[in-house]
Amino acid sequence: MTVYQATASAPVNIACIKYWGKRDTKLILPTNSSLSVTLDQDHLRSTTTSRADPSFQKDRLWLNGVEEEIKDGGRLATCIKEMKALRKQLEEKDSSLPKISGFPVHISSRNNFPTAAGLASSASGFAALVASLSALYQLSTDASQLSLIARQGSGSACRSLFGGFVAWQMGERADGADSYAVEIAPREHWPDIHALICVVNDEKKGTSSTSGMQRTVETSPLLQHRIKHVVPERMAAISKAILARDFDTFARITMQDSNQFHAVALDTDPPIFYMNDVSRAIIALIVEYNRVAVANGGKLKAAYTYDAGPNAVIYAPKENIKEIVELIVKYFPQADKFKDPFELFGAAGVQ
Ligand code: 2P0
Repeated sequence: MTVYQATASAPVNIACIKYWGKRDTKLILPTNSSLSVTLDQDHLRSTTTSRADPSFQKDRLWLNGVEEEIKDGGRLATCIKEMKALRKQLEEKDSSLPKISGFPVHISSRNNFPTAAGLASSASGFAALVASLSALYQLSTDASQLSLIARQGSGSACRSLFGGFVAWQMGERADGADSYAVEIAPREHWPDIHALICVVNDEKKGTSSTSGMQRTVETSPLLQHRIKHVVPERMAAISKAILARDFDTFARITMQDSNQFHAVALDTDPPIFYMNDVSRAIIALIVEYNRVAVANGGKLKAAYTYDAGPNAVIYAPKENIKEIVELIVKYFPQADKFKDPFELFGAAGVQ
């Protein structure tokens, strides 16, 4: 008997220009474009196995060994349905293909890092889900096409289907057909950039991104300014900086955009706080590190960025990583001194 099964994995991505807000919550269409770096560390990935079998009663999914309900019309159901539809199209075109699109699927996904702690687990998770179904169904669809489906699982997931430097173009259409991810540059273009992830707290976050961002859309006047007057120029400028391997500009924009994302969170009613005192202390350290570098006639040496949680991601050229790790260990020497344990997660090359 033929076994129809495939495994794929996808890494986490960390945004430099942040996605925050939807103009369509069902199709997951964003209020602004975003841009991220896909990390290529083995310890920041989701790995997913999908199996189609006529003897299965229904579609089922396990996340880290625990079964999750696949709600009718929900995000998981939508992604699975769309992938089955692509397979069905193939089967209709090529009658020699086994008709597996009608079989129920069982899907098992594992993250090798804390789930929902502001480390973009939904991004790698939905990207790996779509990638594994694509392999199962032997679809030849390109990554941008698949990103249209991953996007409907979780917005940021569309960016994890590419390595390297990736933009999610917000698009304009009401059906979302032009809201997908594109590669700005592959990782080989700028392998010198490394990411250092400082896990300040790996507990599940207080306000989910999904509900938090819609509260921001409904209540924040600053968000309206951001999406109209700030993000479009930043997307163009940071893309140019990436293509030119201009770390100074890349770092400046990355830090500005992290700051503005947390400002719109604060501008939300009621306000949302994702960073904590340790996060802010790390910002102060990086600001001072850069100030000294610039005062000595140099350029910026590191960029911090924070997502919907307190954990810091520091982008820096490889030559600075050792120095940054030493600085952080010097100023945050003992995990138990802090209410939130501080853990150095590791230095990551980017993919
Ligand atoms: C980002 N974040 O661009 C931003 C920065 C968090 C802060 O994408 O509702 O989990 O599933 O589309 O993708 C978090 O949003 O939200 C996010 P949904 P998602 O990475």
